[in-house]
Parts: sequence; C-alpha cells; structure tokens
Amino acid sequence: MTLKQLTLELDQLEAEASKAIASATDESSLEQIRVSLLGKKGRVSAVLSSMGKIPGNERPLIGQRANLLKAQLQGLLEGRLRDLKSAAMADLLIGETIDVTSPPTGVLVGHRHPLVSTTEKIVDLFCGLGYEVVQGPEVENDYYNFSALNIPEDHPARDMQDTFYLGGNLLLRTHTSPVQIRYLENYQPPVRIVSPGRVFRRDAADATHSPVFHQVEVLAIDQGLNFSHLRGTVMAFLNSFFGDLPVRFRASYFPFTEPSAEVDVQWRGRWLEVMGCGMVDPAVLEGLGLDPEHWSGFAAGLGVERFCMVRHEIDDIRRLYNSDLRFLEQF
Ligand code: 2U9
Repeated sequence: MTLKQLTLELDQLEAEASKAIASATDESSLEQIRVSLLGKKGRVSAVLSSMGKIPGNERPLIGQRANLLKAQLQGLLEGRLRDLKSAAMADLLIGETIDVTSPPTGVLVGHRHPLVSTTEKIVDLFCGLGYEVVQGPEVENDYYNFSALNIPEDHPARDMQDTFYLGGNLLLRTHTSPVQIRYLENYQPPVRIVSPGRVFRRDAADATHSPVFHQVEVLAIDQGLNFSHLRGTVMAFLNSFFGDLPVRFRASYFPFTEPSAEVDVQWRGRWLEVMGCGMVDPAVLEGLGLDPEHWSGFAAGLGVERFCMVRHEIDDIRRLYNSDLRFLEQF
C-alpha cells in the first residue's frame, strides 16, 4: 500500500460517495449510504485503518485528507437529508390538498316525520282560528280518562281488553280529552283549546290499527255555542286541510257529547270517515262545575294517522312507525 494508492482510493471514494448521496431517493437508502461510508466498517474507516501500511511521515497527509472527506461527506449527507425531508413534506401537502371547488358529496339532511308535519298542519289551522295548544300527561287515572267524560263504569272502552291498565287506578290515556278536563279545572270559560298527543288502545296492530296512535282534539266552551258553530268550525278546518271536498255529518253517539256526529269526506269517489264531534254533554259540564244553562260547548276529535294516510296516500299504518328511511324520505 502506497501513499499514491490511498490518495487515489480517497479521490475515488469522494467521487462515488457524492454521486451516491445525490442519487438517494429516500431517507432509509440515504441512511444505508451513510453507514457504508462513515460507519465503523465503512469505506472511510477502511482507509484510516490501512494508513498503518504506509510510512509514518506520510500518514498525517492521508489522515488530514480522510478527516476532510469525512466532514465533507457529513455535510453532503445532511444537505441531502434536508432535501429529501422537504420533498416528502411537499408531496404530503399536495396529496392532502382540499379542492374547495369540487362539488359537495351530499350531506344527509333530516326533516319532520310525516306524522309530525300532519299534526302541525292540523294544529296550525286551529291556532289560526284562535285556539290555544294544550298538552298533558300520557299516564292518566280513571277519573280524568273516563269518569269526568261521562263514560260509565260498564262502558266497553273501560274494558281490560281495550285499555292498558298500569295498576291502581292508573292507565295509559285512550284519548287526549283528559288534557281538556285538567285545563277546565284551572281555567274558566270562554275557552278554545286544541290538544295534540299520543294515545294508547289495546288494539292488535294491522294495516289500519296501532296500539299507539296520535290524536288531535278541539274544545270550545262559551255562552251560546250551538251545533252551527261546531259545523262551521269543522267545515272550515276540513276545507282548508283537504281542499273543498264534499263533507257529510252522520248522527252518532259518544258518552261525552250530545248530539254527536261522525264526519266523512268524499275522497276519490269514496266516503271516508275522518273525525267525530258533538256538543259537550251537559253531564260533562256539570261535573266540571259549569252550569249547562249558562255555558255550552262543542268538541271534536280526530286520528292524525288517518289524516296523514289520506293526505299522502299511505296504505299501511305500520309504514309510519318502522322508521324505514327509504320510505320516510319521500315526504
Ligand atoms: C271534553 C268533552 C268532549 C272529544 C271528542 C270525538 C268526538 C271523536 C275520535 C276520532 C277518531 C277518537 O281518534 S279517534 O278514534 N274522537 O270522535 N272526540 S268528540 O270530546 C270531548 C273532549 C273533551 C271535555
């Protein structure tokens, strides 16, 4: 081994190393190059350890040259590492760019359930006629749900088969009428109230029945109210909800109204029963401490599901309850 050979080896190492460092394409291949050049078993160390084979006076020359090369290579490696890091960052930034001009991917926006929008449409109409919305408990007792409404002890509606009893005298309300009884205990007539809400009956579920359904009831009590007021109110409501369809009143019976009527609308050539109504029975007024000679009133009740199904041509009530978005999204 001569000085010349070692000098040549260092020249060659310098040329090859600069080329290799410049062509490294990522951090891990650059690290491999660093180890192969400057590691314990690397090429620079190999030159330094073969210095023992040349004469002592020549060794400092090679030593200096090798240390210079080492510093030079370190500088090149650091520079290349910086370049690779900033190139990787640039790639990442380009990859993560958000194109603010691209069209939206479609955000799911909810809307009111058709039973809710139908309830609102009905209630809004009565609010327009000056009625006030009142609500009350779904768990009721025997008195508010039945007795106060003149429903006798032996009436079939009170049957275990028809009503969900909760023990004691508690039950799930079968209509929203108890809300109106409670209101009349606290407010003196004249009153005009509308009470929407959930009601419960022990019905087997089929296409037209559900053990849980929704009602809207209206009640007006004042001096001198008569059946014409009731009829005018019901007609105004139905004309506004269904458009000007033919309407007919049929005599009927409810324990809490006398006289009573059922109301049908002619819809696509067929008469459909849509609500019931009547003049508040004097026995109900008396029970509330109101003199029937002084006060009179009318009441009406309807099932929201029925209105909703006619309005949207829905053939099975269960579609309103099973939360199938493919169905509900239509409304
Ligand atoms: C008071 C006095 C009287 C409420 C009334 C009806 C007629 C009626 C049915 C419609 C379809 C129930 O959901 S349905 O099955 N309701 O026909 N409801 S009069 O009468 C009252 C309410 C409160 C103090």
